[in-house]
Amino acid sequence: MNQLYKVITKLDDVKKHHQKLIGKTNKQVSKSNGIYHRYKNPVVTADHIPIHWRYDLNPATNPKALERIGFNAAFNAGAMKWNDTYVLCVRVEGNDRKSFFAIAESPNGIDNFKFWDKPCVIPQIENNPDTNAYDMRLVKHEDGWIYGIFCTERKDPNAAPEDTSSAIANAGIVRTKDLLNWERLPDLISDSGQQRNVVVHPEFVNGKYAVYTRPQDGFISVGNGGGIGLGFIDDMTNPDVKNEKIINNKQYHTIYELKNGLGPAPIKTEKGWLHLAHGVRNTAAGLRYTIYMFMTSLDDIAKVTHQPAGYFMAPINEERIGDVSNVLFSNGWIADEDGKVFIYYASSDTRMHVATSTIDILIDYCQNSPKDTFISSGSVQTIIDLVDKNKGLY
Ligand code: M1P
Repeated sequence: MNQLYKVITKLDDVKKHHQKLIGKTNKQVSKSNGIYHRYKNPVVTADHIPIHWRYDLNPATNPKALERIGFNAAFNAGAMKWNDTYVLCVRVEGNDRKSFFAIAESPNGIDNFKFWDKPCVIPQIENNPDTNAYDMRLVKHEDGWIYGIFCTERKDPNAAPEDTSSAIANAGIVRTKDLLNWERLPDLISDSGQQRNVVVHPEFVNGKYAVYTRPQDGFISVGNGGGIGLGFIDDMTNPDVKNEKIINNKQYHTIYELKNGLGPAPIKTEKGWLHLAHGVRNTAAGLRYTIYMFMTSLDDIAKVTHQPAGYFMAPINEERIGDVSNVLFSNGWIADEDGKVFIYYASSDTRMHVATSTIDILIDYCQNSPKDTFISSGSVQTIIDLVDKNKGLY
């Protein structure tokens, strides 16, 4: 076999494997708690990254058919419905540790996710580029723009010379009308030292933009900050957050003891706004991230009306393992007009999955699951109350 033929065959094999992966159908797993259904396969992984981002496909310049650019992970994706398809704005992380955004699109929301031709080009702030950018929340706002709010990370300018890891996190803001051309707005202006998990509410509130925040005075630890905050902005071209107050606090001995943060923008329902968030607790094995739900009032988005005890979803089986193990994180979900909800979640900072539910079921879950009593004897009483209610039925 001549060399050129070998290279072409090898690249063809790579393409075939890739196409097989993209075309794989996904199936609901049979085990379910009735609240949501998981699916067998992850929906997007590093292996879904297009071949033409990884290989120089010209045998003359890549005579050994080697991968030229490697990718480490594809996770923490924003999500929205776009021209009747389901799109994820995926956090893609290269072997060089840099994250960036890329759109992957599926006809049905559960499989066949395919990346668009090129990654998103996010304009930079003059003389202050993002060292790293991640976890975009995509929100179609009633002002007509699609906003992408993401975490921008830069080296801490006050770090000692030997400290090469301290960083400052803030919310970077872009907006678009077509998911192709992005306009960069100034970074969020807030009173807290750092911000992550910032999300814009999809509707105006008293004529202002409402933003969910997560003030923190450290990069990993939230320090004296923390909790899911809510503040208001007059004009997104000068995103100065005013009247920020915490609406969902971290709390001792809960799944959000150490920190929490809003996931995607809330979904509006007749019974209130449905929220998905992540909570972090500490364990002897390190931080454990799970996702939980709560609802806020239609009349006052600062008022939490319902919040079931504990987590909604936690990592299971292979979801537990990855670059940052024991993490479930979600910053994207899509509600279809028929009430079906696609919950996109990442496991262990490595890959993307989907779970499906419905608006009715999620409301039922939030409104009728027991609340946290914050003490063990309270949990026991909650169980006994259910046992008593079930008397004669078991
Ligand atoms: O590694 C887990 C997550 O850690 C951060 O989230 P938070 O600021 O809430 O702790 C983010 O880096 C997130 O991307 C990551 O998944």
